[in-house]
Amino acid sequence: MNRTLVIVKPDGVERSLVGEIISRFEKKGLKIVAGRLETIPKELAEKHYLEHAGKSFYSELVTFITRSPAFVMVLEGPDDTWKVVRTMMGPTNPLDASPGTIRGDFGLEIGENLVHGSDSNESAAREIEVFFPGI
Ligand code: DAT
Ligand code: MG
Repeated sequence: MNRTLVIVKPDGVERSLVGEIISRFEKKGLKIVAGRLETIPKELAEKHYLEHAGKSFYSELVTFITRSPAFVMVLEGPDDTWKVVRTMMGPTNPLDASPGTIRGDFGLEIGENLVHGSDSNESAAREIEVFFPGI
């Protein structure tokens, strides 16, 4: 089986969309193998978003992801589960996301796009180790 990291970001928790979002992944057939509601510590957020360090939106991104609790989870499914999850999320900017995707159905702002999903098997392995070391 193959695993990926998914985060319902603070905006999704604040808007009480955790159940809606998890439900979509469960109905698709993916299994939750780990999950935790937490206000992500700044050090973990910085590790998680290492690839974006130095970009114009980086400090805003870290402030956003740490502002209130997020629901962090590991989902398990077939090969390239990360891809299944990202298709269901829709593109980064919710304004580009089609109805039927999470960002397309619930988002309007790139900085508040509800959900994170790893973008490759390598990212998934790295990000799972950041949040659930040794799992
Ligand atoms: P994704 O979350 O779709 O993998 P990403 O990894 O490129 O997108 O960026 C991480 C997050 O950073 C993204 O979910 C929202 C924010 N972000 C990306 N590009 C941005 C931009 N141009 N302006 C503001 N925020 C941005
Ligand atoms: Mg990304």
